Amino acid sequence: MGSELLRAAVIGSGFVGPFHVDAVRRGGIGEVVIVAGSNRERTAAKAAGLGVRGTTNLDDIFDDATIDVVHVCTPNWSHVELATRALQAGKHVIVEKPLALTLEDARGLADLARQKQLHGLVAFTYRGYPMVRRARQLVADGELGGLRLVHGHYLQDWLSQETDYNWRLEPRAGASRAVADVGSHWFDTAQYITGSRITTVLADLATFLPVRQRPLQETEAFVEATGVREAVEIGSEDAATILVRFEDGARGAAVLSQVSPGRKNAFGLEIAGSDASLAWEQERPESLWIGTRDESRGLVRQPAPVRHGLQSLPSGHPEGWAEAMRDLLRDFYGAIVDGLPPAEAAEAGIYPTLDDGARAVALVEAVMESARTDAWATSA
Ligand code: SOE
Repeated sequence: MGSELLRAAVIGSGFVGPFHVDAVRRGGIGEVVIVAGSNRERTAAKAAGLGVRGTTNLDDIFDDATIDVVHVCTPNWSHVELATRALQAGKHVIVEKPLALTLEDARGLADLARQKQLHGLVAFTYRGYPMVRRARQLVADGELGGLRLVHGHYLQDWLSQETDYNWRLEPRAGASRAVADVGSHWFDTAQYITGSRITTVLADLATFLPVRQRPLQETEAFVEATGVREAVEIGSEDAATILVRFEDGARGAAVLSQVSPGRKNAFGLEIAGSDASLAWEQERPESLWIGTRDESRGLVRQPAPVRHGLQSLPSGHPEGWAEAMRDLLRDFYGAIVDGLPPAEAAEAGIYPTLDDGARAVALVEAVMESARTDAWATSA
């Protein structure tokens, strides 16, 4: 690989696909050459808007030997088939979370990438935030002391009304919704910052809207649907309250909801150690709160080190979600350009791997088991 850009394809042109295109471009070491979708007109319009080729024929991607990386940004039920085709075609793969609908399938993808010696990333976007990385470093440097409590929330309101609908509510999207969708971010980020795995969970799930008015036309996340609707029964959870235990002895709790009016993407984490606490809120991502018995202070983002020629904005110039995605993907593309073997990238924690994605799926399965049995469940 010389100095030329890595060539990428993005499959899926809904909410997140275009942000992957943006992130690759702004990361400066890749170029997206094609976007694929299921609907010819919608895909053509999205691709034209992004200034790339559009297609509804996936062979245009998997059979193109000049494509190095495939981004799978489609609904959950197609992740395994598309990621498998990409890896079989010798392409590195980026998959939106949740990685798969079952732990067996998730682990199968991780094993296939290992066998092919290809890089695989699961889009746990929030690891890309500089202050999440700073929090991880503070914990690793012992600034908090021994960890005791890890608690927080991930609260949204985009599904809080009976007329709100999205493919995530379809039975084929999986038995779990709020936990698989935003809980997977909370689990991964809590484990990333603490450096400790969640081992057991006690979960209570709630479906506050057991019947919804499904529009006959397809809709994207956060997009208000219009037109004729039909009443459908919903089995997946709107919200969850979960107790968690970590391998290092820390305890915690998470409140996950997609039906909390006024909360848009309110992902927050607080960690209490023996010496200090820290707290981070995704909707105020540029700062981190640190507290001890004697004082409390706020830390503000410092520009990340220049990597592959690109620099971050200076402090005081707010970076947000799109930059977190840019930095997450830049680390992945950088590992490929630098010729870092996938096993070494995984060992160094350069990016969230398919094994990290499988770990999140295992936690979702443990949550579902706990909710079924009304008892603690251990993550496989
Ligand atoms: C919807 O809950 C959603 O788009 C998630 O699927 C994303 O992973 C999250 O980052 C924002 O909200």
